Amino acid sequence: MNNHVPPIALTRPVPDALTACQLTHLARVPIDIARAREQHAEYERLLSSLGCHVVTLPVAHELPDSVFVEDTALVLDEIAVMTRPGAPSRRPETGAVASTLGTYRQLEFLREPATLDGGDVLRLGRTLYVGAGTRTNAAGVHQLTALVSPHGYAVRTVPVDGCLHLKSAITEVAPGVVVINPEWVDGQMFPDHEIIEVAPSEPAAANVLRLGDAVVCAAAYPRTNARLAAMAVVHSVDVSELSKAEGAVTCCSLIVGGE
Ligand code: CIR
Repeated sequence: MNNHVPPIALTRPVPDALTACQLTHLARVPIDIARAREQHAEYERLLSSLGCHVVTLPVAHELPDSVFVEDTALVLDEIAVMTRPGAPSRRPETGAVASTLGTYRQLEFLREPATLDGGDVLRLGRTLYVGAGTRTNAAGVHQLTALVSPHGYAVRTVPVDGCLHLKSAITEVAPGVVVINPEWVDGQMFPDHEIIEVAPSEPAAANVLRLGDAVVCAAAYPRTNARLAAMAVVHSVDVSELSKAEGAVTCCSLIVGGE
């Protein structure tokens, strides 16, 4: 991590309506909102302790999934692309994110008929891998490609099966190293990378947030997290209530800069 320019972590508070969140692969179970807020605060404290300047967006109590800010934008060094989330209920989330993100980056916008969730975009170096799942369509990939190509990024579409987003199935642990669930994404799509597989008993453990030499991991996956410790300094945080809303660690922040 660049010590002179601390990364900014944009976060958004847990809304009152979280219990009405979108669910795709999970059954609805009760969510303890107070506990979700405590876990979210702990997540923010961890990001601060790892050198991030946490900037909290205005709460949107009426938008159930608004805590999951990652899906509303893709932040690159050069620009930020405001997405058009695949779930219609999530599209009103983007306005407040754009208002704040626009102070840090030139904004570009995906437009109808494009749909794309930020959780479907994995940046590895100058390549953006985009998950073709239920939330991101071909127009989303096409428009994203047109916006980022002038800045030197290649875009590759990756089939995703069995999980919500590409980053449910694969994330970066360290430069050249990824953690994947091979049931959900084909590791052969990433031939230049060393692959760490999730522990078979922890299928959702491939979502980690890399911040320099550290990775933020969900505490629920100790077996996988132990495998990552050889490659990064592992910090685990309890996000069990947010997980009931199909959220994970990357989705609760948008990281601006820092490398
Ligand atoms: C949704 O289905 O959109 C939310 N309940 C969860 C979004 C999680 N986002 C992410 O992992 N990037």
